[in-house]
Amino acid sequence: MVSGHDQPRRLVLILGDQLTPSNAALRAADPARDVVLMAEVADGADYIPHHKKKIAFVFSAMRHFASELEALGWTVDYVRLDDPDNTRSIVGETARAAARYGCAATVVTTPGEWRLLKALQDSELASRGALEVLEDDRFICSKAEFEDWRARRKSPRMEHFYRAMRRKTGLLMAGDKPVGGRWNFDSENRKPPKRGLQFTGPLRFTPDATTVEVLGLVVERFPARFGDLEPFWFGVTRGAAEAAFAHFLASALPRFGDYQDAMLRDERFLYHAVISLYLNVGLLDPLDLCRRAETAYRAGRFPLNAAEGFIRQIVGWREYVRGIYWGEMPGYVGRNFLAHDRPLPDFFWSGDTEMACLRACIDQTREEAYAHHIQRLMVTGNFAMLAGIDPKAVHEWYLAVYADAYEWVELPNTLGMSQFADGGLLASKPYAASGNYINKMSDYCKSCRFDVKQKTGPDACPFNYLYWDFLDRHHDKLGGNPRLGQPYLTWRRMDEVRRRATRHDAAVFLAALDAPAKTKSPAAA
Ligand code: FAD
Ligand code: DLZ
Ligand code: SF4
Repeated sequence: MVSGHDQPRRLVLILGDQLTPSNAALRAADPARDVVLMAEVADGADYIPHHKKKIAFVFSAMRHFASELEALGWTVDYVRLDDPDNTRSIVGETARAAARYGCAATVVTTPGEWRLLKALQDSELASRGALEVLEDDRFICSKAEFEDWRARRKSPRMEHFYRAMRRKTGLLMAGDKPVGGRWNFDSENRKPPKRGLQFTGPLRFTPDATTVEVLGLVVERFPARFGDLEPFWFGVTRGAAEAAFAHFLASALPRFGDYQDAMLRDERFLYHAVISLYLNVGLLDPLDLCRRAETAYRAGRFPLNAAEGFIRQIVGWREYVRGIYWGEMPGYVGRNFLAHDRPLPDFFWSGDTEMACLRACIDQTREEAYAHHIQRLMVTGNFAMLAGIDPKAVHEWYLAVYADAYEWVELPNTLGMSQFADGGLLASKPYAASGNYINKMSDYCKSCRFDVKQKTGPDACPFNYLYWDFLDRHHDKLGGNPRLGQPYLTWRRMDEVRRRATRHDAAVFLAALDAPAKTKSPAAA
């Protein structure tokens, strides 16, 4: 029998979002023989103007993971961004390292991004059969399983997929039935914020020497990028990510269910986990988190709606959007059902707008590289859709500004769920709302120069007239949507004077958006 040592040495490429010791490429390799390659590349950091905190997080977590692998006995070749021989691309660094170590073959776990998978598949290594791409099995549902599930449905919906995943994993199941007799407690997860809600916030970490070095690199190499680099408080190791999750279980999950849609200006993280950045790079395992949440629920530590709400986000939404992404790419990124073509307003980068809700969410995004789901969906996303912004520009903004943004999860959420650019594949109706929703779910309107109660006129909340104008503009495409029957009926019954004023105010507002920009976007910097 040939021992592992007698086989030719292989290169194991580990990407910045594959920081899991048990990932498929590492399982397929031999630490006594093979070499791990990790590379900080300018192309990865430049093709989208990532937030400074996101770049620092990814590079520092990569450097810590390299040390973790070395401690496990792996030989790691780590190419830093400032290495003078760095070729700027993953493909270039892979070819260079394969030649350096005389590796006959390279093995990699499928990247989370179609663009990079394609670049690897088109590479010279692949053309001579020297590249093996393995399935990323850190997910609960494989691509093939998702496609099989989808092929059996006329119109796939997350809720049905979620039930299949509950059955598959046994999470919150009592035999073949959902615990508590219902699959979904979403209707109990929409409480408006009440006065005095407080949350200590996510666990914060002090940068160690490695992180401090990376922060210096980011200051030097990416000075003009969007986003505040400091205070930098993200964890960058598996241990820190674990501690952050344990903190969430103890301090926030009990109220997560009730208030997960609430937005408060001074409580940016209100009962949210702030773990997506750790999950998406592989520092946490999705199924493990769900099992721990279930165990804590069964121990009576929090109510069912909290546990179910959390588990649904992970085994439901997170897995579902991934299935949609891989099933729909590469065409998905170009979908534009509503034919929106307005450029992204510059205030998305500067926060310089009189609309208090947008200002709060954008300022928070700049400072934290974080906003929670409803801020992303119902404030910035809702506004972009109502204002007719080009969905590709909206997608590129979200991919840049959030520390947890990787295309497989960001694109379906942005283009599909928030912009309805896929025509209803992901969401059965557009997530469009007037100021009334934002006022009910937040405290932003109290400090706004606009009046949320006024429907038209110079002081009226722009969401109010933009909402009706959006429905009116898209009547041909949305008028037949059964879930929009009621709003269209209300619009038709509105008196003609108000309808005319609504269209007029929307036209004036949108024309002002199109006026020449004052601020240069970091994308152009
Ligand atoms: P919590 O609200 O505490 O939820 C717990 C976990 O559930 C999250 O960490 C996340 O892993 C998962 N989750 C919740 N909702 C979703 C969802 N819709 N899709 C996938 N996973 C979900 N999430 C990302 O991870 N990366 C993105 O780039 C991203 N872009 C988004 C863009 C838009 C326009 C919208 C509307 C949502 C986006 N989301 C994205 C989903 C969601 O907003 C974030 O997962 C969540 O805000 C992360 O914060 P948290 O860890 O505090 O999550
Ligand atoms: C986000 C990111 C950045 C900014 N830089 C790198 C990098 O230099 N090297 C790397 O391997 N990964 C990086 N990442 C994470 C990538 O987005 C991710 O590895 C690929 O796009 C595959 O999903
Ligand atoms: Fe936003 Fe309108 Fe409320 Fe102002 S009044 S914060 S623009 S919803």
